[in-house]
Amino acid sequence: YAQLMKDCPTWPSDKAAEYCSAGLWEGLTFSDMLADRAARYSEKTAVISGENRLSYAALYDQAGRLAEGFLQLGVKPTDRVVVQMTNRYEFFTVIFALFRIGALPVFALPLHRLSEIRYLCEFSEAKAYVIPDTEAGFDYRGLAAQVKEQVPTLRHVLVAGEPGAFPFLSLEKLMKQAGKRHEEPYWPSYVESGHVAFLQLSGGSTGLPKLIPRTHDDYMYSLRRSNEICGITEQSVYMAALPVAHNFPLSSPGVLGTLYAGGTVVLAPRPSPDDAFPLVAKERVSITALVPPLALVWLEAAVQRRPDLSSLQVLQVGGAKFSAEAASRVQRVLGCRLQQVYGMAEGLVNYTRLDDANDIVVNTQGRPMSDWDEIRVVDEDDAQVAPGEVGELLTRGPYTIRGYYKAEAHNAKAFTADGYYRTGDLVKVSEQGYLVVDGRVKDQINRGGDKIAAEEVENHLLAHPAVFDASLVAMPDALLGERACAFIILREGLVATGADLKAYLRGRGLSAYKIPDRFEFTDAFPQTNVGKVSKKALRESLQAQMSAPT
Ligand code: J2J
Repeated sequence: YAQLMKDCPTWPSDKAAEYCSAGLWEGLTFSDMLADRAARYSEKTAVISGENRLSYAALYDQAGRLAEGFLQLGVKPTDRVVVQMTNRYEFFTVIFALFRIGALPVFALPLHRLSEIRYLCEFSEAKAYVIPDTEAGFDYRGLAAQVKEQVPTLRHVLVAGEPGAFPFLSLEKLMKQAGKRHEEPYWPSYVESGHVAFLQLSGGSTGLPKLIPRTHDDYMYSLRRSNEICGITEQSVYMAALPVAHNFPLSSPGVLGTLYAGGTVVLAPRPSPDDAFPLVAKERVSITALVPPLALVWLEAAVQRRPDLSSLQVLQVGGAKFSAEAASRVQRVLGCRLQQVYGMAEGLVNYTRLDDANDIVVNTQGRPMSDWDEIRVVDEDDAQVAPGEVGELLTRGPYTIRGYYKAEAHNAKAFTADGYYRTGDLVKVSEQGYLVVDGRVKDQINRGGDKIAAEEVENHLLAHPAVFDASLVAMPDALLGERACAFIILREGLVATGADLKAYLRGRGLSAYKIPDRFEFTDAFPQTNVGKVSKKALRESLQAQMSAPT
């Protein structure tokens, strides 16, 4: 663990002591938490996923067996395991198994492809990679075969469902083979609550994705506090419509908050009204979370179909800015309370409160969940702006990281000397302390909640022989809020079309949401007065072009 600690900056000891003595960090690991809930709730349903209904006792038992299976495979405490799971119950048996032995899940998203997964496996030096067999017509085993071939440190690929022909292991088989050791009263206690529990993926704004080390203590506190604010109890039925591994449905309060409270988690295979509405009615879902484009789709569909959403008490919307216009329709159309959520995998989460006045719920992105969250809003020189003015949000607190995994140089820029995380978001704070998100300074595109680091895509484009220079910017979009447009300067005498470049990026294994929606070819990029590419001018030229009569 000492080596891992070196790679993961954590809180200074005086702060850690303060958070402990104030009872924020309660000294509970995820494994302890599940053991306790299994004892308390035993036969109560913890997770519903398709035909599978897993009780707390069954979840605990399966996670224990799988933990033993992982140990037998040679997965040890602090080893990293990339977990790319769609919304199926194995997500939980796998992560709680890893928590139990102190191995670290590295969360990937279902849409990630070779480029992202290979990087995650390499950078985290993952010993194993966990996948579903197929989902939505995509065979993850084919992807895993490529990853396995290209990443020599990767020893095992474990599959939920059919392991297929390649020598991959079946999770189910691994679990069934496990002996009785996990039932013994003595189980080596590898894990402490102050340890890093997993590595979460950052939205990113640099060339290579960053990994976020979250501890049992800090994450558990964010779950507990989120539960209080969102009214999650053992009666709650939370439906994960978004991919469970994303920080929002995972923790705000999400599936883990719900298990913490002894409630029931329902996993929707897809978030579309076709899949989700019947599930809400059937399982009497009380709360769920969406990104803004999906909320728009739900609002449309609900007007037309009048589904039974009578059990739904709260709809959370976050991940990208939700328009006030759409926000004002939620209560009337869906018959439930809206909660805006402005959060980040690095930590800080803001919520509108369930008893807030309508004006606040519609027009703000909430306020920090904890009195212990410290926030500052600053100008380009890190000087605090006047109250109510727009500036960059900086934050630190009991569940906001102090640095990324193995990223010393980047950490020096992404955090202030006194430990504040630079969110890259432009906000203003109202008199009552509510935040309104007003843009960003980080070089990122927020495509309906899916984050794209411009530099990452630019680097892929620059690898193309015909591309001399590339610059990726956001363009406004009615449904997604933003889409990505790539400005390209071609090398003299060489040609490539937008379609060529799209195919090229796909060929490099970049996930679909990162592939630019539009390409613009030009001879030169506008520059700022310090000689950098002016993305602002590029965005403006795009706007002028889009609004020009054709
Ligand atoms: C505007 N921008 C928002 C919002 C996030 C809960 C909810 C969301 C995330 C998340 C999360 C926004 N309005 N309501 O982790 O626990 C943009 C900001 C922010 C970035 C973080 C959670 N909610 N954003 O979206 O790590 O730019 O986390 O800094 O994916 O999303 O992205 P991510």
